[in-house]
Parts: sequence; C-alpha cells; structure tokens
Amino acid sequence: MNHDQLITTYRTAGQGQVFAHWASLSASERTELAAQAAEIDLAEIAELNQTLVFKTSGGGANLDGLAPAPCTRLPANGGDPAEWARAKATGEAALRVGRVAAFTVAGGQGTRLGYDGPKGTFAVTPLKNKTLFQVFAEKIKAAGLRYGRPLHWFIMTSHANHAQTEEFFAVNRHFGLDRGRVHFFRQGRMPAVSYDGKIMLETKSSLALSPDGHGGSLRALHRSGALDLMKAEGVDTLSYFQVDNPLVRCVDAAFIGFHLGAGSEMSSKMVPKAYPEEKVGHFCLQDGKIVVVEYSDMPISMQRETRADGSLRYSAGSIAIHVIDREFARRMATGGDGMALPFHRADKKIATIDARGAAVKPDQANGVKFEMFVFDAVPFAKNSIVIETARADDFSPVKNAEGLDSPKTCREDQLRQFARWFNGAGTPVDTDATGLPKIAVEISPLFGYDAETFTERWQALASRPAITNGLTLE
Ligand code: UD2
Repeated sequence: MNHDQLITTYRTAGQGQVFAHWASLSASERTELAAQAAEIDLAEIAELNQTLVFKTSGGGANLDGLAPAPCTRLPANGGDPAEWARAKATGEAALRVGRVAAFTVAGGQGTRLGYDGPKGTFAVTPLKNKTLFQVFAEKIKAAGLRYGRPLHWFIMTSHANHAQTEEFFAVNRHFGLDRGRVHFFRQGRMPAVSYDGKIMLETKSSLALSPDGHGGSLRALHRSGALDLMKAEGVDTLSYFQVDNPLVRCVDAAFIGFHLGAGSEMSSKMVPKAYPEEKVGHFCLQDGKIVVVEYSDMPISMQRETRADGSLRYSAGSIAIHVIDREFARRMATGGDGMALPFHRADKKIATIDARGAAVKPDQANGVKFEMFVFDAVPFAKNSIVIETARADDFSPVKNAEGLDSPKTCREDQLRQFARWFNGAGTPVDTDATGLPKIAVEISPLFGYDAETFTERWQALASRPAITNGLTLE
C-alpha cells in the first residue's frame, strides 16, 4: 500500500487524524508514521472500540457460575507422593530428550519499580547482586547440565527494550549459555485510543503505541518463527515464567511431567493466596473449564469468601507460571477454531500532542490501551490442569520499589531459601522466626538449583566451608 492509499484507508475508517500533520513532516518522518500505521489492524481497533471503549458498563469479567478450580496438591498438603514421583520422572525424561524450552516474558515496562532499563537487568541477589537475567540463565544452564541436554531459552522483549536486552546478553557473554540457544523476539504493539475511539499520536510522526500485553507472547512466538524453530529442534513444550520472579524454577520436572501426563495443552502453577486482597489471579471453574479471574475483576467480597473451616474459598492464586504446548500456542496465535485471546481495557495517562502538535502530558487518564493476558488462553486448552507449588520455592516477585514484592522482600526470600537448603542438608543455620538467616549467604543455581540438587552437591564436597556471613557458593 502506498502512502496515499494508506491515508485513504485511515480516513475511510474514521481515523484520518493520524495524518493530521502529514503536510509538515519530512520524508523520513512520513516513512516512520506510515510504517507504524501499516502495522495496525484497523478492523481490530474498530471492534475494540465497540466492545471495550464505547461501552460504559457491562465490560467486566463474566463471573456467572464460578466455582473454585480443582488443583493437584503438594504431597505436604495431602497430594499423593507416588503421583508426584511419577510426574517428576515423566518430566525428567522429557528434559533428557530435549523436548522442553524455557520462555520468559520480559516486555513489561517496570514502571512500578521505577527502574529505567529492561527489568531483567535489575540486580536482585543478596550478595553478588546478580541480575534477574543472570539468575534465570544459571538455572537454565544448571538444568541443561543435569539432564544432559542444553535448553533453548526464548525471551520476549518489547520494542522499547529489545536492543538493550540483546546488548546486555552480548556484553555478559550470554552468561555462559550457548548463544545459539538464546532467542530474543519482540512482542507486538497496539495503539492507544482516546475515549472517542481515535488512534492517538505521541508525536506528529509517531503513534502512541504500547506493548500488547504478555498475552501477545503467543502471537509473537508464532510471528517471529520461534514455534517453527522449536519444531525443527524437537521442542514441543514451553516452560513459561515472568521476568520479575527470581525464585521461579525455570524448568520444574514434576510440573512438566504432570502437564505431559495429563495430555494438557496449558498447565498452571498455583499457590494458596497469602491474604484475600493479594494481587494475583484466581483459578476458577466455569462451564466445566478452568479459567483465571484477575484480582481486579473479582469483587473483593468474593475474594474474602470463606469455607466452613475458615479458609478462603477462592484461594488458588495464579503466579503466572505455566507449561504451554507448542502447537496449542500456534493455534491460539493464528486464531483457528475461534481461538483468540480477548483484549482488556486499561485506562491510562497517555502522552500525546494537541491539534497544533505541542506535547501534552496528561495528569489523569485520557485514553485506553489494549492488552492481552496469557492466562486467558487457559480455558481454550484441552485437559488444562492446576498444580500447587510451595510459594517459598517458586514465587517472590520484584514489582515495587518498596514494601510488598520489593527488592528487599525478594532478597529476604532468597536468603530464607538458602537457609532452608542448608538446614535440610543437615548443616544448621540460625534463623529468626520467619526463617530469615542471621547471616547472609548466597548459593548460585549452578551449585544447587533446588533443595535436592543442593544437598547432593553440598554433601559431596570433600571439605565444606564454614557458614559465615558473606559465604557464596558458585
Ligand atoms: C501478573 C498477573 C497476576 C499475578 C502476578 C504474579 C496480570 C494481569 N496479572 O500481575 O495475576 O499472576 O503477575 O506476579 O498479568 N509483560 C510483557 N509484556 C507486556 C506486559 C507484561 O512481557 O506487554 C511481562 C512483564 O515483563 C512481566 C509480566 O509480563 O514479566 C507481568 O506483568 P505485570 O507486571 O504487568 O503483571 P502484574 O504484576 O500486574
């Protein structure tokens, strides 16, 4: 489509304002704006205007007939140890033949943390100040060594942080991973619209574009060729996690084994919610399918509902850890059989320009961004299952600069984990009542990436160092 045709298409769609400053643009600015405009699916925007923007009520989540979802419990909470052992063996067998790849969504903007840079480059470990990316890299390397097959690692970036992310890995020599197995791809973008449904400009020559949400990862996996690469490499299973959570077991053999054993297309980990208002999604059952209802979509009265024994009725919290079947991701990405992720509306302050082209920085929401959530794929998946995990071993995200889910709470949770590992391996470490050790130690995932691998390695050491403040094990 040439420029004139593109402008006509926009005018016909009622979006001619995108080209309001066209006459004053240089040739390169025109090229920039036209390229961005060509990226947009105008029919999709028209539909989203109808379904999400112009609707003043009734746009919330459908809560009809919700019930708590069934979950497989940890052995410590009543699960069958033999079933867990079988799942682990199944997962390990898949890892040994290279069927599993790690997948990190790292396209978010980290606004709440107030950190200027790709979030994965944020330093999180207690002593060595390793970055989130380094922690994941070491876990993925450790799993590759343990199972005798180096894993592929897919990392979804955004337009804003892609180049910086790639450079960070290059400068750090991919943290010892085979660079041919670390793959970066950008997620898609969506334009913001004003409350009258008009696509907004950020400058005279650029649209107000933002990442399309972590749900965009399924489209991006397909569009980037990542799914084809996996197929060629014999990978059919993706271990999905978020960039903000260094405690995550990047690949968890038992979880993978449960997923494969159930013939599930998308499986999820859950932790019992710590308190009713905790900001995590809820695993529920609706029309016989597992669904995730985000905290902001579930009335607080429902979040506080209890059972006869006083426990929370909707206690299964989603911590955004999934296993996803490759071909299921492809079907979701291509929208086959009516399988398409819905968009959600987010009212935001959007930097834009006025009619004369002068910059406007609003102090209240002035438009709508559209985002997809990956967990909305769960009800489309066959045989979806939910598996309980121990929060202490899988979830301590860094989201806020201070308070809950901050660098401090995450650092302390890592220290507690290291203390548990020492105590479990028969080397006592003094802790307070919350399990926080009195001294700071740090264990690299390459030394031990879970209690079991740590114990093996620690007990095999010919001479063990004294556990003193500042001890690091690499
Ligand atoms: C998410 C979940 C919440 C819970 C929590 C656990 C949603 C809406 N809610 O909350 O239920 O599971 O995580 O920590 O997801 N990202 C992208 N591209 C985007 C947007 C986000 O890659 O366009 C990545 C981002 O880099 C991060 C992850 O997705 O790794 C989570 O994003 P978030 O911080 O917006 O999610 P949050 O904390 O609202």
